[in-house]
Amino acid sequence: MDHSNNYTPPQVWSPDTETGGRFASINRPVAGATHDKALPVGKHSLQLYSLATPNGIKVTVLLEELLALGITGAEYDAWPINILEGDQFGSDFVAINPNSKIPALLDHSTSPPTRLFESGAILVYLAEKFAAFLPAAPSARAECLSWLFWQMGSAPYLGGGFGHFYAYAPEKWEYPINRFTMEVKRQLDVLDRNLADRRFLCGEDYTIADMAVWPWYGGLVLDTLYDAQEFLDVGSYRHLNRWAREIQARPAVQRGRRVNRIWGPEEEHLPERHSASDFER
Ligand SMILES: N[C@@H](CCC(=O)N[C@@H](CS)C(=O)NCC(=O)O)C(=O)O
Repeated sequence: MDHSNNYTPPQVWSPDTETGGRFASINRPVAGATHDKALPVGKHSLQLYSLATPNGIKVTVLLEELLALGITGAEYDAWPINILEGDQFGSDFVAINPNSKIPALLDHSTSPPTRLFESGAILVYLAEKFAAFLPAAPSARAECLSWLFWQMGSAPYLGGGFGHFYAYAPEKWEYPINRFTMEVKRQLDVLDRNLADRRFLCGEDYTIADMAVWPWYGGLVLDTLYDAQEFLDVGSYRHLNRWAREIQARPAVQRGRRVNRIWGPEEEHLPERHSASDFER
């Protein structure tokens, strides 16, 4: 391993404006809005401001699953927030999410409207509001929340750690790639062992924990997330692959993953979603 390092941290840090790397242009060391920007509001109570990234898909999959159960109160308008163009720093968006990240939700069925940010909080809120996909019995609920919060704590090592250094950083550095690959492989093994004798993460029932974990770890083993299938030897996580494929086959998942998609094959784009018929286009 090459241990050469030409960097000595200065006394006081200041932003590096030269190194670059994908997403460098959207990183800032301060919070808050950069510009005034009103957000559109559609006709449904639920107004989602998001993008079809793994964190965004969690919410649209849940909404589509709720609608598939016939819960019409889960109808929603979904509007795209283009994070590469800085929409997350617009004034109306920051008023919903002071952390400037998608997904963000406004529920206009309350007065004043209820604002929500953090995908895990949004999943719990919607599952409780519509009494679905989050078990009510205390032990089963505890198991579901444990796996849901496992995802919230683990995925930043996958996305911000492994994905960033393996796929997006301007150069391949061995130290961070080794560190985060070790952790991501351990996480994949955690999931694989749990799924060895369970159909879904919490048992026989499909819950919001599966919906939170699938876009990240399902994406890693089935799809092209970070183009790392071979590098991580994802085929060796047999139970995880079986679980990921079962979830991928659900029609609501197929719909949810298209909502607010503004990249990839043209036929999969669906920048806005206002009704079920939008998927027919
Ligand atoms: N913990 C947050 C993470 C959300 C997040 O990182 N969103 C990304 C897209 S996947 C984002 O909006 N990034 C924009 C930025 O960092 O400026 C959640 O689960 O909601």
